[in-house]
Amino acid sequence: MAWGQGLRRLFDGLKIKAARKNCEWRNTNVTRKALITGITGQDGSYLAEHLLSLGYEVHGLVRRVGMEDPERRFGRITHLLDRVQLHPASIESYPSIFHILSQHEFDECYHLASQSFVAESFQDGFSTLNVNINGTHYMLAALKELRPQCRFYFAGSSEMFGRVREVPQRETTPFYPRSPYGVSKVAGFELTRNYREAYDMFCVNGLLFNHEGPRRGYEFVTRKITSTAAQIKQGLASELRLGNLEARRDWGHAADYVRAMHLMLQQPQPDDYVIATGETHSVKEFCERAFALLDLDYRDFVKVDERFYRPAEVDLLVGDASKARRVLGWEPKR
Ligand code: NDP
Ligand code: GDR
Repeated sequence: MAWGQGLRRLFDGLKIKAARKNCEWRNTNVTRKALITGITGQDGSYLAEHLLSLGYEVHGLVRRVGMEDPERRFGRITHLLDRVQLHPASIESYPSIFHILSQHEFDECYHLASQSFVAESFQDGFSTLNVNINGTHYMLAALKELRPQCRFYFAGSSEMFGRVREVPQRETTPFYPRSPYGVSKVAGFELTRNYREAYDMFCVNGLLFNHEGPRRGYEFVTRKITSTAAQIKQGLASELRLGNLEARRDWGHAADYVRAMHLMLQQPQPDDYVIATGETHSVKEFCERAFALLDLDYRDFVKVDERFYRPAEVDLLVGDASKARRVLGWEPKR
């Protein structure tokens, strides 16, 4: 995203052989059915909007607990509730996934659900590995049994590059994850590739770099900075406590990145793609710009707090999305 413009938007926010055999429908007017796991998350909500705008019948896998408290737990998709079909399940339960997939003939499946907070994965690595690895394996195994022609997208991450082996990072860059989260995503990536190769299913990995927006969770650094800076401006907070200010990230906008997910599933062959802007900035620079937009100096408010440092950090991420630009015709617009 254009740097200043993207920040402004964040502030605004305050207020598969079988699949290849089965691709004739792509040229027809048949309504396509998509299943999104993680539809209540940042990306799931933007992806649902995008697929609806393309005429898809959109289904979402949601946790049963969310059905009991939709106002709070479905906050990002409240405006879509009358246009999507939600199915209670957990990606931790193979039978619940199997049940949903046995009831509907999905053409595309976007597997976004995961424990996505890197810092939390250091607190409870067991749970992160369990949800993220088994959840992905359950989805793939159930699709293989019930609907092997369904096209499958796996939400891979730049965190897989971790202690980066080359700059910028591209599809061929070796992985060196630095957190249980990163390890879980490498496992998910390899499972997805293995199902593609072993069973000839249309399975793709998106290697997405950080993407943000007004629907970002408050614990992630961009939203933490923008929301606290706004509170400071309004006199509702007096300081912002952060960890490593030197870490550098390649930040894009989530709405742009979900378009890439869809494009990956429309290709004649399944493949893996890096999605990134190619620009990198430090957390410190992000603070500078965010506070400056509010006519504030971040140095007056930001306090470095050891509690927010990670046991192992990913220091520098910057992606090379030239393959996605060339093959998918994708580029960031915001
Ligand atoms: P969010 O954290 O916003 O959303 C995570 C989603 O996963 C939520 O819908 C959550 O449901 C769901 N979920 C978590 N655990 C379970 C479970 N046990 N059963 C069912 N659903 C579950 O993540 P994002 O939207 O930002 O990211 C989407 C995916 O992309 C994630 O896999 C993430 O790791 C990956 N990714 C994200 C990037 C980013 O910069 N945003 C970059 C690269 C990869 P609930 O609402 O009930 O908690
Ligand atoms: P990240 O995002 O770990 O890159 O994972 P996050 O916003 O949490 O951290 C980015 C960088 O900021 C540093 N940082 C802090 N981070 C948080 N959350 N809180 C702080 O107080 C703080 N201070 C400094 C971090 O150390 C880090 O270097 C996100 C998630 O969406 C993943 O699911 C996704 O796979 C990757 O992006 C690509």
